[in-house]
Amino acid sequence: MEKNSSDNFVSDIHDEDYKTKYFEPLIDHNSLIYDINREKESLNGSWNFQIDQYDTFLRASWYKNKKEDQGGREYPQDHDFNNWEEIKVPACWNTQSDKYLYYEGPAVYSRDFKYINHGEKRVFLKLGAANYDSYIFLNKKFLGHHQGGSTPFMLEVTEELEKENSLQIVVDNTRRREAVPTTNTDWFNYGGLYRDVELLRLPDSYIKDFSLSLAEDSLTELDFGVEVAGLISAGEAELKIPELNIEQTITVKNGSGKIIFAAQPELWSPDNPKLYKVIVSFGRDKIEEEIGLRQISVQGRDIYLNGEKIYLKGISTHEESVSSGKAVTEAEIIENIKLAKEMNCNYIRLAHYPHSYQVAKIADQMGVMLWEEIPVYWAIDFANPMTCQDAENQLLELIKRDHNRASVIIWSVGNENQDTDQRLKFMSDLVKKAREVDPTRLISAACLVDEENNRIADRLTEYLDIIGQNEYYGWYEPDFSKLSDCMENSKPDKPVIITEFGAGALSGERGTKDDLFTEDYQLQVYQKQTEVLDDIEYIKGLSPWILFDFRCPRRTNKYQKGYNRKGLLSADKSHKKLAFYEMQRYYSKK
Ligand code: GCB
Repeated sequence: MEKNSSDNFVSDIHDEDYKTKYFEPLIDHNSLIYDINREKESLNGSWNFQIDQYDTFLRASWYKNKKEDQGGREYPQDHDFNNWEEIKVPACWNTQSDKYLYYEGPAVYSRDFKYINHGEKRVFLKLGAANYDSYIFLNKKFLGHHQGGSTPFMLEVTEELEKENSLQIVVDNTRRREAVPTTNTDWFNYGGLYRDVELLRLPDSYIKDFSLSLAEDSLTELDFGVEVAGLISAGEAELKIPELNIEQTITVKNGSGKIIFAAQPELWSPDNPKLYKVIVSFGRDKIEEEIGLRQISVQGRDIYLNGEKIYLKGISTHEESVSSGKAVTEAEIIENIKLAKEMNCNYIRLAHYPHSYQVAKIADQMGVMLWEEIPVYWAIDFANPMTCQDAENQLLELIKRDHNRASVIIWSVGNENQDTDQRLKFMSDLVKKAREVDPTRLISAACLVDEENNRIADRLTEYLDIIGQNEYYGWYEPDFSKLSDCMENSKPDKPVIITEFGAGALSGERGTKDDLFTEDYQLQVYQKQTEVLDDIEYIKGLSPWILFDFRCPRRTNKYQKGYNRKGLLSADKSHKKLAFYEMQRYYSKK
């Protein structure tokens, strides 16, 4: 018989399949409980931290923290959670110390916390996001694994909690071919617990989810749905919207209830970001939220907001700041939206993965429409069913998180993927899924130009409500005259938004209009682009690439130095490039 006893202290060195035991339970979108605006306890702050290049925590089951063998003899320990260096949560480890800037791989976070029951019956641990794989261990027990670097997840810890608790989370940002995104992207691969870690205490029956929106095809009816979980799955839920004098009782059976009723709400729009206080209760559980009501639709080649034609005056952004990496602060989110508004935008494309839930929350309040996207980016492993499952799960986690945000008008299922049969199946399935779970929004994706015929012709466009079209005439395609040809060669039967165009420019770099990487060259590209696109009847919006410069390891020339310089502002946002003012002018007259 092969000897591989787990009691043998060194057996792990022979086990190269050590990871399989951590694959399940896989935490997915089903774990999410509606938590926005709920009272939670923060486990943010100072955690002990250790990069773990050889993955020894998982290999050697460090979480068991075995101190003695059966005979009471002391084992030598290769770790010491409480004496590891301290690091901030939430944060990307890359920004915490120079020595972690380029680290990719597993790292272990550890902290202790006290727990005393205050009458709650269920307790859940929530992670706002951790890039990319996370493995959760509480009090020497493995609780689950989550994959996907930008969406929230939760797990129940009711049974595992003790008075004194020891929590370890392994976060691994190793780029993987089969992951979503895959190994190659045009942005920086930050790592860590970079959004809030929290505890949620709930009664034995609780509101798992609820949605409130205008009913389909109506501006004078509301559609409310509620899902409950726990001990009791039937009864009555209540919905109150005091300002509208609405008090509805909803019958809940088998965990869910739904009602459509007449109402005359003031509608949400960027010009009038009206939010209503909404109170949902079931048994002893209650959630108070601020929700906007609006309708977004497409007819022919037009986009309508609340029944009126709109043009999406937008800009793309990454989730990044020089000091915080992906762990952007509330102040930075507000700053970005203010900058977009200063440019006269009514719309922002959040590329290329789910940004913090706070962006949509703040956009609801400040009045700006949003495109939200999952990182089905470039050469995804489209043939792999596990990859497909991962992408679908990220989509569902995003939709569950933000489905009550009026600002979010578009779900994007990806960006610049080659038009192959496998990709068409993969992404059209995502489109169908998004539409099935959320009929109140438009579905899109940012597509590539059919270069051979110089036209908009991606087969995925057939499935979309709005065609997102990236094009780089004047940059990757230096022959600018091809832009109008492309527009003429295309006969889309639905609205098109130019999801990207742009050109690189180092802040302050000046030159002739032929000098690449100068602000002057970039300005010229913006002038020519807007001039041509202005005349195209089916173009119903723009989100040029991109609000500010961002870190990108693929960009190494003397202007770039590790940054993509297509921003309209410098990475630290202290300098507005000439093209910023060009877009500001263009949008003000549009
Ligand atoms: C694109 C990608 C975006 C890149 C950009 C660029 O088409 O969608 O992620 O950063 O081009 O700068 O090349």
